[in-house]
Amino acid sequence: MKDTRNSDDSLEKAIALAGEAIRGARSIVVLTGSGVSAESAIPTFREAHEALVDDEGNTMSALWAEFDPQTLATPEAFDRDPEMVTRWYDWRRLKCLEAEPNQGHLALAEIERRTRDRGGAFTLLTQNVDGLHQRAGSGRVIELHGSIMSWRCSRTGRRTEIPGDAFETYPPLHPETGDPLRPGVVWFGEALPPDAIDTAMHTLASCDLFVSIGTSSVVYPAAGFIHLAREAGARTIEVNPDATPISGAIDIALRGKSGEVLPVLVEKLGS
Ligand code: BV8
Repeated sequence: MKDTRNSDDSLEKAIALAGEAIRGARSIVVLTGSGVSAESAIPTFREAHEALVDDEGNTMSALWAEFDPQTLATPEAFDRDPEMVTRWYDWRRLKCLEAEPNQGHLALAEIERRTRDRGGAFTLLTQNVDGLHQRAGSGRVIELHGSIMSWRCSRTGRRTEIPGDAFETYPPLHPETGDPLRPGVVWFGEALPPDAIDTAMHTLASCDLFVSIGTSSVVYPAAGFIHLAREAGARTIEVNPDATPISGAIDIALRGKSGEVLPVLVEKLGS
């Protein structure tokens, strides 16, 4: 019996179904994770310490391999070692600045444009902190987990301009307060920005199509969004080379890379 789960024709058929669902949707909510940026050579969140070569030819994994991102992305890690945590985030920030949006980011911006042009609603909720959706032309991007491009005083919360290249010291200090700067991301154990959560809640409650792209669906509250969408009666699509804990609740599974699948999806939308 031929395994047709991931054969090209079943993917082709699933993409055609997904194209129909997008064309007919009144209100679309898309949730993205770091898999969308994998084809921009930004390591996914759980591979962030995978072998990476920096410009001096050192494999960055030598610096970070012993650290699990989940232990670094916490207030406790910052309090314990602000130098190491801010060095990691600044290294990631520069990687994000060097990266370019990929075909998946660009396709998502196009789907948003087409949806808006026909009078539909479209909201992009991202767990990513790399700013690539905005650089690809996505109009309304809700950064659930903040942005690695904005930094603030860890004591007063006051923001400040940051350099386009690497900080000179680690931790970098706020020019007025003199206290260590922290990245404007949401760490584990920290609340998501209230306005981001509010937007997510009300768009999920009224959507008729939910599309989860490039996320392992293990980080909450974002991992629970699919259930809110289904309670609203929405159909659901997942784009991921692998199955995830929400795959069982998905109507249309597109088992592939977002940079490859999403451009084909745009073609299915017709002119
Ligand atoms: C909070 C920013 C409460 C920092 C990140 C239940 C309810 C509420 C909270 C919890 C709960 N249970 C547990 C919690 C606590 C915790 C949590 O969820 N823990 C998990 C581990 C169980 N949640 C929190 O702490 C959240 N806060 O709930 O606060 C509160 C309320 C009031 C007052 C105080 C507190 C905060 C969570 C945010 C943490 N910050 N990032 C940084 O970036 O450094 S999370 C981090 O993980 C990233 O944002 C990332 O986006 C996110 C999820 O990872 P993914 O994006 O999915 O990436 P991953 O590598 O895992 O997967 C990549 C996927 O892509 C894979 O599936 C792969 O197959 C796929 N892929 C690969 N290549 C491609 C591809 N897909 C498509 N195309 C490709 N080419």
